[in-house]
Amino acid sequence: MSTALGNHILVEFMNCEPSIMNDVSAIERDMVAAAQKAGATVINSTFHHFSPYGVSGVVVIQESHLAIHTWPEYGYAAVDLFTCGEMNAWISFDHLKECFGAKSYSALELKRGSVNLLQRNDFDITSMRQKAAEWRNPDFYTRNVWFTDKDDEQALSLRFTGEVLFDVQSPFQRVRILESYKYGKMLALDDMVMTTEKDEFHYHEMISHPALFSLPSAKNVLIIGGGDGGTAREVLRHKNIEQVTMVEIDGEVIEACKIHLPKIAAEFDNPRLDLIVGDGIEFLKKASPNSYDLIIVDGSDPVGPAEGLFSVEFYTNCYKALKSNGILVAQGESPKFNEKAFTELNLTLQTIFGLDKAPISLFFVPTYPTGMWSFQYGIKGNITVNEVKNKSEIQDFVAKEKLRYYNEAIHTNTFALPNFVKELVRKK
Ligand code: SPD
Repeated sequence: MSTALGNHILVEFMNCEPSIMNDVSAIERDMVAAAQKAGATVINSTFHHFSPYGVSGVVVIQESHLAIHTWPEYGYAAVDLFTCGEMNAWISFDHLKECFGAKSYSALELKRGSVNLLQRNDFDITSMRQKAAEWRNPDFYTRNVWFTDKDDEQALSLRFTGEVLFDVQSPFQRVRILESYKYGKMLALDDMVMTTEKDEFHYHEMISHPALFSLPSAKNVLIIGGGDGGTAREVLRHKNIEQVTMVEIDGEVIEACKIHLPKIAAEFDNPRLDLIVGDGIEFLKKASPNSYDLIIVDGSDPVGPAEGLFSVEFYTNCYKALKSNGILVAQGESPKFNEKAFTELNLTLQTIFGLDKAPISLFFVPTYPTGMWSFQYGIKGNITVNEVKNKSEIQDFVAKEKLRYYNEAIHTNTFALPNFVKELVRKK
């Protein structure tokens, strides 16, 4: 008979791969596999990622638990392997050592609950047995894994299944397709949510239709970025558009979305679309003047490859490439999440296009931090965007195309700004 109720191995994994130590989905997968490899029955796992670094999580097993806390900046993981019964937790140890790439480690094994020191008290558990028999085991373990899009002060978290459907480190960024419970499959670039199956229409309808209904005879559209394909899909709904040129820097984003988000990446084979995998910033440096009715900048946030999409030089080149009556629409960040980028972009557009030629459209995206997001406009020539001139045409289009966000009332109201936003972008 064993002399202890449990066995506890306290592990220090050191000099681990820092990126793995910060990857909540990989750690959850590895911890669950470590338990299963050692023959444990997994009941539940709950894992969280912390800002800016670190993962904590527990795998509850019928034989006790496996727990972890990581410090990616030190390449360090503190792991507890607590087991009872015949399970050999050293198998879990070996698995995790390999998965984490730990170059050094130490482990201390303790016996827990020494039976010599404990007194056994048997009690009647008949009623508990009845209750247990009534409870139906769903026969699967639950997972509690969260993806967090954040800065140092705010975050938006989505619970996802833990399944990683696509995970490629491209030359520009980490491209992932994950599956969230509430919003379906989701494209994440580095640690930022780009789009999800269930709310992508908010963004893609609003980046396209207010501008296109303000330019009824537009023919040529340039999209910079937009690798998921949602913006191109919306633009191509307009039959007056003869040619859409789309320049996306990262071919992996296109591939990931073609495979996993086909309803968003729906129009890549449209003959009116010229899809170029290349650098949009360089493309615009060489673009012929007066070429496009509409330029849409569907980029990600101003870190990594999209940083240049927030520069004065880039928007000066956009201005030149627009026709004399043309519109620029740019992903404009959030006045609540990225106030600095939001304000600076508007100042840039006011400087290049003119003080009264840089309207802002606000709209709602539940999966972006704070939910409040913007598109920022640059108007070249005499075009008004915040008025509806063709109400019945819009109504027919919305009905025919089954749009779910944009309508003629939203068209006007999206340009109405709360006072605090007006104050942020007050003309100097
Ligand atoms: N923080 C998200 C900023 C929006 C980035 N673009 C989304 C791409 C959708 N086509």
